Amino acid sequence: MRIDVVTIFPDYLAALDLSLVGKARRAGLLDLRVHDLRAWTADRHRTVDDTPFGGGAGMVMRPDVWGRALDDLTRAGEDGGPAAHIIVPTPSGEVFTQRHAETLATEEHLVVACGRYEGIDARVVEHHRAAGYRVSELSIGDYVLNGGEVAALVMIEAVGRLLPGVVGNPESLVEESHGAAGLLEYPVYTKPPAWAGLEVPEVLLSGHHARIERWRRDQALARTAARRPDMVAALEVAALDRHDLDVLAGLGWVVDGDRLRRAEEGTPGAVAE
Ligand code: 6GU
Repeated sequence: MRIDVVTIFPDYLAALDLSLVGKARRAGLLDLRVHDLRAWTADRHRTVDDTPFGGGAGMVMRPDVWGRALDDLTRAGEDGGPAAHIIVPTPSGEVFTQRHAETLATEEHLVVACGRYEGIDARVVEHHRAAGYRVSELSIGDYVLNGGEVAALVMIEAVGRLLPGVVGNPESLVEESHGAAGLLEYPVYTKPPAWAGLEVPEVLLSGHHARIERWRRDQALARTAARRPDMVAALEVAALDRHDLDVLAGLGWVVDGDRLRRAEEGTPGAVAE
């Protein structure tokens, strides 16, 4: 996969030399290039922003500068291959999830456009969509960052680790949180078996594979119910076994058609049923 990142702070992306993503780059699995947006400016001051039409606080990034950058980079590496997918990190985008990471990991070429200030002139996205490019405006969550760089790091790491050969043991991708099971991951333990007066749960030392699997699944269900009720509500009843449903009933979740819902307060009858 090739990824081009455009930013006014290329140094922000230095972290992509480290860890798994850095290793993937050195192994030639990921061709990642970081570009300074100012390379596409045309004036002596290398201006990338200006005041917003309509007034208001802050500055807006100029469409002409971004247009030249994206024209150059979407053409680069195309060679008759599939068109680049443009990613614009923005707090007003769709929320980036593991599903986005999985889809983006199948692309051949991503171009990530990191905005600063109040964002990029809206005509840039409009123009590149009209020119036939896929453009995804993505947020990494409901909070405000100063620019798209940290969000780009998050997305590139999430995508990079899904590329074939990047994670040494692909099995570790299977059970992790936000995988296909729709549950958070169970708690994990290693040596020593007793630490700070706390014991590793007995079942994990038992060597009884089936009991361990069941305990882990129960823990995953309990954690998900406690921390992410939205994920429990999204589970399909058909994907759950009798024991799952019993555990969830004990946590106050009842079957309602093909989904689960929180039993109303004061209806122990529904839970018992
Ligand atoms: Cl992608 N950008 C900025 N500036 N803030 C954010 C974000 C992105 N995602 C969440 N907050």
